[in-house]
Amino acid sequence: MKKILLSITISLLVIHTKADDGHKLWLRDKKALPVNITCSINSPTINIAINELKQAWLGKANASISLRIVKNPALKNDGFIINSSGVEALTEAGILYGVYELLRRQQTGQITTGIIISNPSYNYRILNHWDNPDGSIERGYAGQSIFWRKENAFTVTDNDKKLWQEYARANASVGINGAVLNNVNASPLILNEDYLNRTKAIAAILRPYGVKVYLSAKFSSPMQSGGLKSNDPLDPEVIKWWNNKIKEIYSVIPDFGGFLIKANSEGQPGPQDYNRTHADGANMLADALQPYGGIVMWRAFVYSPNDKDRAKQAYNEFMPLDGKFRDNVIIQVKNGPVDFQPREPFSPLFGSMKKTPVMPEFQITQEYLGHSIHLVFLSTMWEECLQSDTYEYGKGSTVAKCTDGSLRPQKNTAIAGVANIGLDTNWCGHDFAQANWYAFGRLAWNNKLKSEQIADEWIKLTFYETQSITSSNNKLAWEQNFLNPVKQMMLESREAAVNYMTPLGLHHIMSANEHYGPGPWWAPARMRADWTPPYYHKADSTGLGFNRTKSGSDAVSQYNEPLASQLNNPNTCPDNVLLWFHHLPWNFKMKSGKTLWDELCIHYDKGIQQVRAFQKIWDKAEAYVDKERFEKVQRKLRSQMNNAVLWKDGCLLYFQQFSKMPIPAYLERPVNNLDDIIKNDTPQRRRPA
Ligand code: BDP
Repeated sequence: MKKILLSITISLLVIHTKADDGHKLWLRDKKALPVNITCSINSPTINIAINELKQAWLGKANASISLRIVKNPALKNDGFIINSSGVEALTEAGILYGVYELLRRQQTGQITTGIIISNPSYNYRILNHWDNPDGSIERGYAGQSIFWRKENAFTVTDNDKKLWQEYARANASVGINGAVLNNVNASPLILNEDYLNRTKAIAAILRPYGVKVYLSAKFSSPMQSGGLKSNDPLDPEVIKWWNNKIKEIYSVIPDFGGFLIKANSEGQPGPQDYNRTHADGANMLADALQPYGGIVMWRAFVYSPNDKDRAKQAYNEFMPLDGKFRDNVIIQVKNGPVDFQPREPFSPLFGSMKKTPVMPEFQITQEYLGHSIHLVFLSTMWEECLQSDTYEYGKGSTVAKCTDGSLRPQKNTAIAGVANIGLDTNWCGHDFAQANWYAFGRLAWNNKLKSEQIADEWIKLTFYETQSITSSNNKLAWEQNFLNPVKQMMLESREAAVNYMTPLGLHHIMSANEHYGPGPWWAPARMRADWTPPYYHKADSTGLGFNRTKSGSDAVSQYNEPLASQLNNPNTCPDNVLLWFHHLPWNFKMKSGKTLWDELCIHYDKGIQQVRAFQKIWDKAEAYVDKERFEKVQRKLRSQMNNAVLWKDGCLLYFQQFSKMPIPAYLERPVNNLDDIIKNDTPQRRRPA
């Protein structure tokens, strides 16, 4: 009997889960109840807020809600208060954010009563699009750019406007208030009149949603676009050129946000080409932007081929400049000292610069984490970074607190995420990659949020069919059979990827350029050493790992005490970054009592088991998902599984050549030969059809 009942319930659910292409993200159509809204302001932003309430109200039918601009010392920036009478804020954007929060709470079953006060952790919450003027996207895995294209490059169609509006709405719903529209490897074209006009059109659509536009500028624009003889930031002609250019930009886009700059990094031009410092370059632009209220986000992602340890260089170059930047400059620092790896320790610049605002840069697009093929929920990785203790002002000086102004007064606080958005119908390639866009916004608004809550919200908003599951019984079944296991899968997914790709602190052992599959062996003779995996893993007959201790590159000393000493000692260094900081013998005795080699094998194997478990979770969830999304995710999980095995086999068989130790008998045997993996090391092989 029970069985029959269950199957009836499930078939009912199946009938109601209609095809879904994922385009609506976490903002799905609702069967709204009527609501009375009062507001004395009539503006585009407030009208959006009112419409959102009308379209999605799930509170008491015919409730009265007022939207009010107030003065309240409890509020900061675009923060808001939700109370029994409605939403209050200092700004219109604040009201919009409050409305989205209220609706989110209704839709996800969170408390809506009492007084809810929420202020953003960072003033600037920005997506960085690595989109090129020709429409391609560097490290983009979800189609071409939504902003730029090659054909009819400057025609703004109704379709464009619709898409930009949907994009802006999604951003506003999670509190994102800025977008850098082009690649950090910037083309000088972007500052030309045609592109500025297109930027103006984009800005017009984004504005009512509180999203400002920014551009990445190329430091050599004065020469490349202006025909000048130099780009020297202290040259009066160069300064004049930038002043005029910035004046022109503001005449077209009066609320333009400012510039993001990648300079003297990976071949990009910069002030050092003229023996000037990063501060000279940043300040020149900051001075030109200052009268208009614009900011400069200057990236600290710098390293040279000659440095013995790439991980140290950003700190070495930027620390001497602490305090030398204008107050509208923010130094943008990747979460780890090398480059968006599946796991890195936090960048030591977070706990060190005391007189310069520093902003975290996360990578939402999964360059090193399986592109749009692997299901990896990145929130746990960002949470780990934000909650890492830098000890800058003693215990509890987390990266979050060192960057959000809570430990020292900061005029500007900011956070950036490299977007994973493209023209794909579901925006992000993988339906679950939408959760990473969502999570970035939520953490940028509140850097204390837990990934578990973020995942819970996202699953409910993205998959819960409010219109079909009405009885409490069905809701319970949905929670037990879908919400909880899928949430567990998401929360474990990043650690699984670390396990089958780069466990125990290994890093940058991906195959060349593409950064997708395994490639610890990849080292062509003429290639820059720091662009090849052996530079990072240093496997040899004596052991594995990069010695960054005091006896090695001494990168540990860039961290504050007591962390530096903890990391310096292999017995106190956390296992998950052990090989980041130490080169250890293959038979090194780990905290578990096992050898390093055995632990390495166990971790790779565990990653495989985890992905297998994800497949089972997803297959069991079939009844609760529309066919379209179910099958797409199922296919991707199969490819992920297949590729995870290649990772495990490739890395273990490669490292085994040095360890000369057996893979413990209780673990699965490799199913691929190393020479086959190396021979077939092409992107095509790994990509699913
Ligand atoms: C690296 C990417 C490269 C980016 C660079 C950056 O491989 O495409 O241009 O980061 O952040 O991870 O500037």
